[in-house]
Amino acid sequence: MLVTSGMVLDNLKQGLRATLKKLVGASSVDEGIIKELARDVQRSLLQADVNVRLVLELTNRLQERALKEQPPPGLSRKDHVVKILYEELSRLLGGDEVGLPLRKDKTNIILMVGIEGSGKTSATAKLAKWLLKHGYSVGVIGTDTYRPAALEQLRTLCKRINVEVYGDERSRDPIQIASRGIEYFTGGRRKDVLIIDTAGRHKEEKGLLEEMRSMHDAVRPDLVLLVIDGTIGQQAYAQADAFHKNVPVGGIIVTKLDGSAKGGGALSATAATGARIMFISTGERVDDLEQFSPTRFVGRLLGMGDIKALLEMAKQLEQEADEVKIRRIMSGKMTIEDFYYQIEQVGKMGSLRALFEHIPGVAGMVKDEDVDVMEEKMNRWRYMIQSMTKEERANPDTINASRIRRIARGSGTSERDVKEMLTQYRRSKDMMKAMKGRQMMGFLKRLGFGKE
Ligand SMILES: Nc1nc2c(ncn2[C@@H]2O[C@H](COP(=O)(O)OP(=O)(O)OP(=O)(O)O)[C@@H](O)[C@H]2O)c(=O)[nH]1
Ligand SMILES: [Mg+2]
Repeated sequence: MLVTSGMVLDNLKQGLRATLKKLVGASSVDEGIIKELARDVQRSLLQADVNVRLVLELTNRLQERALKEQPPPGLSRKDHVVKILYEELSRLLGGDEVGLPLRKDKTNIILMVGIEGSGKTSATAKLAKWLLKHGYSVGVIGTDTYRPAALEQLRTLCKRINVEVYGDERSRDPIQIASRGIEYFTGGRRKDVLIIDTAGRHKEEKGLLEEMRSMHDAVRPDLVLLVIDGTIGQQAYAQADAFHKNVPVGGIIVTKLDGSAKGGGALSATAATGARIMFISTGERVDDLEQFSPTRFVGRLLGMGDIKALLEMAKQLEQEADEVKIRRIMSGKMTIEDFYYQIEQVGKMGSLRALFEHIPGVAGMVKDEDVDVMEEKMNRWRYMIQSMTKEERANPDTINASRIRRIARGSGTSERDVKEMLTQYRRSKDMMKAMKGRQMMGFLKRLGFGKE
């Protein structure tokens, strides 16, 4: 079952895909197109109830990155912009996926918390089913002493999936039930995971939060899962925040995302609290629970197949670009642009000083003044290379005295400086030729060439 094939965020999906289509259809990517893209994305997200501030943050970043960042050689501007959009939307929903932190060598205790009607009891059964499917044995403990027939509801749901429930109709003490339940599931009844369903029916949220805190202190669960009703939209932020302040929420389950126009609001608001959304529930059936991964989710919103292929291509091109350069540098056919690239790479890693500090043995030997002189020199080299023509950069041997004069003037340096750089370039080129290929490759990689 795919979330986005249902009703969840259908509008958002359609909006974003129409936007992408427009981008792909554009003859070229210029500032106007990017601004239009940002506006379209803005509209789609606002319609999906995403918080205005979050939307503005996202579209500002999108615009800035799309205008500033250079695509890796070989990747079109358009694809690069799509990639940025994908990354920013994933970030909005919490970034990379985190797995359930379950250990195989012990009984893991999961405490389900959430306000009345958020979907705790249903989610307990759904999660039990999900865990069974993933090879865990599961036991469930019902501690809701407030809602009449709460235990009956839990038993009915769990019977369908053959999961044993511990409960005690006569007890009025949820914490005692929980402790006894944990005791019950030992020895021959030992399980990999115990899920504790709790009550939500309290007069005040304060009372509920206090009970959850005592429950947490008594039970010491390995994971607290907060269940939030996705139809409440942006209010999810305040709710998640309130619970998080009282019990250490390790993950969130957002429910009722089927057919909710506010799904985008709930998901982004929840992610904004910093807590991780681990599951989403998209229906009343016991199978309607899926692990949540922001990147996968966004991939589906934008059209999974396309995005995946694009991301792989982008990654490969980035690597290839570096590999090609390294190979050229090693073969001794280094252009001055490759030389420039070397300087740039070193610059990207921070100052030279920082670089030297990371090389064992060298750190103490390099004097601060030396480093300053070298940094200055590198800056000058950069200006000189920028003053060269394309042809001069590709074939530095064609640079004669008059050209040297011109480059010096253009870069505000002296002829001696230019000559020195050319000498350095030649020396560097010879050194590359002389060194053993494999060894050099490793060295360059360590220096930051070619991202691994
Ligand atoms: N459509 C839909 N309905 C859901 C979903 N999850 C839960 N529900 C329904 O929401 C209602 C409340 O769910 P429960 O699991 O009983 O909620 P609860 O948090 O245990 O409620 P209390 O025990 O009163 O605190 C039930 O009718 C569920 O069937 C969902 O993902 N989609
Ligand atoms: Mg319940």
